[in-house]
Amino acid sequence: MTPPPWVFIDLLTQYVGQTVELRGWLYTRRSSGGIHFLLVRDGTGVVQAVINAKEVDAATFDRADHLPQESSLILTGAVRSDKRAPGGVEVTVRALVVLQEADPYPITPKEHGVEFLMDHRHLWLRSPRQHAIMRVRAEVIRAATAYLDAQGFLRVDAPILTPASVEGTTTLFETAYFDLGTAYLTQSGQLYNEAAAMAFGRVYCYGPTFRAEKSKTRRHLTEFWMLEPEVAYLDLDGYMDLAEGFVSAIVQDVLRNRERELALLERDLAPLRGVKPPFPRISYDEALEILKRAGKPMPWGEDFGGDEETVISSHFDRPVFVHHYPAACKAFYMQPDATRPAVVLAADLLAPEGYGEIIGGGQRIHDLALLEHRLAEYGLPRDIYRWYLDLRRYGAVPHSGFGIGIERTVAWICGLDHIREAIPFPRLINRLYP
Ligand code: NSS
Repeated sequence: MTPPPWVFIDLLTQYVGQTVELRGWLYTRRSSGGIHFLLVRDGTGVVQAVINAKEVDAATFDRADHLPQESSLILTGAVRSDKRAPGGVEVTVRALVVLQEADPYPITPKEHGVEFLMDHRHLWLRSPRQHAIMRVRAEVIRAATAYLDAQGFLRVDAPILTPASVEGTTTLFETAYFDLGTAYLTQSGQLYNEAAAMAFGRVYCYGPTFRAEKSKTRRHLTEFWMLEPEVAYLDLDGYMDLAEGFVSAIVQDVLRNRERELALLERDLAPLRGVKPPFPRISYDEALEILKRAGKPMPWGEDFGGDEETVISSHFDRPVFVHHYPAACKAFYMQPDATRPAVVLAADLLAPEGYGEIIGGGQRIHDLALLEHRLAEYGLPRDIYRWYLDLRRYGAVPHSGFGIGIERTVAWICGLDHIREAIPFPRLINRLYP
């Protein structure tokens, strides 16, 4: 087998006693008694590279003494095992090539304000805390799709440019679309997911979704990623069964596979360990009772805000479903309850520890006349939903689905104060750069 041209730091322990090439960036540097210690990172980890005046030529030794943080470099050296070193190994440098000597790096160990860091998000992503969050994010997505794939779901992605709204017309981003008028950036893949579910039974889509939310909160992005399963012949209870198994699997996978990252983030693991089925299920009416008892009464018919969600979820030690919402606080497609049409078969999942709603979903209307009626009631143009109505014409069946917001889930699992750190490049009402 030909040896790899260079070795990644997280695999260095396999190369103890050998001379390898590393390619990365300078993280920090210090010198003491004729030796330079460079902490080098390559995206997989950090390793200490030791440069001894006696073992390299004078020019290399001198260069290493002046290297700014984040300079890109290729170094060759011998891997030694060292119990005190972070990854259990150290590298004794024999040769050093500097690809680019970096300008003075703007992100220093001193405290920076969050706006400064957000303006430098393209560089901030190189820091250990951001690494940990991005690795948890990737694991959340991997675990989520793996869970559904293993259950026989088919991934069928939905378009992003669409002619119609899904979740209300007030948060649509518009764009001119050739001779066809206005296109909207999708708020949710759900409607197309329903078509896919009628084609394949159990499907999910995953992609970016957009909401021109005027909200400036810790939980709102204007662009966020949503994973949406949709299942034919599934009712409200079936959806909650599916979602609780799904969320538990994601949390347990992150605990298993991202232990180091959660430790770096100083996340309290005890509440996450308890995230296992069954999740408590309460009705909207019961949630109102909880609010009343907590001294935060709310009139029937209104949707919860972040504060109400925090009060409700604080009564439970794991995520809680709130179901049977008033029809007026939900979208046009929600199936009404047969015995009480003022409420719909919708359920949201509220995360514990004040993280609020991470999942929204429910059972969809499958009756053609009722759906036509609802479109009219919500003032939506029937013509653009022709294809969606067709699904109620050709083999309509009860069906349900949900959408999980990836960033809110990551913020919860990582214990972040704000959703903006849960996505590589956040889009907020007041931020489009970088
Ligand atoms: O509006 S949702 O509650 N539901 C839907 O979009 C359904 N059409 C999904 C479906 O049934 N297929 O949004 C779902 C989730 C919600 O629980 C949040 O976790 C997330 O999407 N979400 C957001 N995350 C970040 N920022 C914003 N603005 C946001 N809006 C929703």
